Amino acid sequence: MERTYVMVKPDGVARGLTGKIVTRFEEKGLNLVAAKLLQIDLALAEEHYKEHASKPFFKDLISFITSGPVFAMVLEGDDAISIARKMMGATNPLEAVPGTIRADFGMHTNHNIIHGSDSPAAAEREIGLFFKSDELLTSKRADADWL
Ligand code: IDP
Ligand code: MG
Repeated sequence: MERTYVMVKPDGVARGLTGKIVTRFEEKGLNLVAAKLLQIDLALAEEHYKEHASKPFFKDLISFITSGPVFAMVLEGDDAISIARKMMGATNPLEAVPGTIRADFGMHTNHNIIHGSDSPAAAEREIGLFFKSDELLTSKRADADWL
C-alpha cells in the first residue's frame, strides 16, 4: 500500500475540472485519504518546487501555482504513485497519451492541470508539506477486496 500527493493546479480548478479529475482517481480504485482547496503562498510554492529552482521556467511556475486555488489530495492504494503518474500523462500535454488527464484536458506544459509525486521520497515530503498528520483519514472502500 502506498500514498501519493496529487494536486489539481489553478488552471484545472478555475476550469471546473476538479470533480472530473477526482472521479477518475476514485473510479480507478485509489482511496481518498485527505483533500482540501487552498491557495498556495510564495514560501510553500518555492519549497514544493525547489528541485526546479534553477530552471528557466521556475519564476513562471511559481507565479502560476500561486495564482489561484489548488485542490490538494492524498491518494492511497497499491502502487498509488506510479498509477497516479500514469493517469496524469506526460508533463507536456502534446506528448501525453490520449486518455490521460493532461492529454484530455491540457494544452501546454506550463498549464498542465495536475501535479503528482514522482517517487516515494517525494510523496512523503509533499504530503508533509500540504497536510498535517491528523488530516489524513483512512476509510475502507466498500470495494476494497477487489482493488
Ligand atoms: P511533472 O509535473 O510532470 O513532474 P516536472 O519536470 O517535475 O514535471 O516539472 C514541474 C512542473 O513545471 C510541470 O508540471 C510544469 O507545470 C512545469 N514545467 C516543466 N517543464 C516546463 C517547461 O519546459 N516550460 C514551462 N513549464 C514547465
Ligand atoms: Mg515533477
